[in-house]
Amino acid sequence: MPGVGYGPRVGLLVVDVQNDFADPAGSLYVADGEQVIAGINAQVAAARAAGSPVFYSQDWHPAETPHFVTGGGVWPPHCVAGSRGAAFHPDLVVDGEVIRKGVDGADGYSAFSVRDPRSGVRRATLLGERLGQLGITTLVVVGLAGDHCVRASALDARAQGLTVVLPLALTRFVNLHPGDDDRAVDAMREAGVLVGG
Ligand code: VGL
Ligand code: ZN
Repeated sequence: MPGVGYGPRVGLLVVDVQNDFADPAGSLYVADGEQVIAGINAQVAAARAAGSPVFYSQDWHPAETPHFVTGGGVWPPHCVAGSRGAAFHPDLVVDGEVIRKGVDGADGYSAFSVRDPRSGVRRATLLGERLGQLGITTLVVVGLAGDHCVRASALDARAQGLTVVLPLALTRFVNLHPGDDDRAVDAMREAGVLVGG
């Protein structure tokens, strides 16, 4: 993985390293998801040492939502607010601000915006504003899953004009449809995300 140069204008976003994704017993386990945690902890330490802010997103769904198969969506129920599956994986070092997506029933993949599942109306989370206040120009994005929440967050960060770095060693993919991993990497590269080894 290329060394990421942290500093006060560089932020780190750790996406959805929660039990339901990163624990083999989780309801939407992302294959080998737990393998990214040690590397992510090292990035958190490096970011902290350089004065870079660290943000953590959490998928945080109501028990019933169109996001789940039980509500007409594609996903098994996961990351239900307050459940063990929604908690951060116990090995993850959590040392920064937490952004919960879906607290009021909205859902969405990006840490920057959530969407009302019924009306389709999208609105911003606090993340974009916080990054702006802090003068962040570069965002390093890591975590789960590369073809959904990491992808959506990286694309939104690019749309906000940020330089975005994605170390591939620090993400894993769901691959609900074979090839989703390659398509996600292509879409991110196309948007100017610096996808590294
Ligand atoms: C995610 C599928 C459903 C993710 C969240 O964190 O990438 N994927 N909900
Ligand atoms: Zn979800």
